[in-house]
Amino acid sequence: MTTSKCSIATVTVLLTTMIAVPHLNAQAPGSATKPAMTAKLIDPDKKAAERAATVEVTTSGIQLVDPALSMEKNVPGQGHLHYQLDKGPVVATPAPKLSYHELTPGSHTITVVLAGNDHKPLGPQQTLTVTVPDPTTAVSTSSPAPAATPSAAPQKKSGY
Ligand SMILES: [Cu+2]
Repeated sequence: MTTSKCSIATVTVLLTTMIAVPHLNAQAPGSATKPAMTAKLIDPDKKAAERAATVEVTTSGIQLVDPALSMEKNVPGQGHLHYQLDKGPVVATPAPKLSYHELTPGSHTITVVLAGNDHKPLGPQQTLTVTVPDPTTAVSTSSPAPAATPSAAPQKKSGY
């Protein structure tokens, strides 16, 4: 998976234009703990009915930090998360919980990738599936209201 570059630029476009990203990534010799990550959906059925999805991520062996703190330079033991809904832009954040709203009816995938400060994947990643029910098929039992009776034309009094 080398094709997905972090599109943090959409979030911090003003910052990144001013900060040159250093390309001196000193690869650290094997760190003791391997980072691990688990992503899950909170209340998936209830949220899907509200056209929403909430992802909660738990990690171990990694400290979730803002990559800007290290000038986006890789630091062993530090990382953040990349969230992607379907083929949309990647959201890069240290936040371990993220919600999506106003999902369209149908099936969606949410991919969560653990990334280093340099936005390169650290290995752990997970894809979750959300299916939002179609409201047009859910509500179909209401009986049509009876046609309104046309109101009688007001009688014109012709006499004085
Ligand atoms: Cu990133």
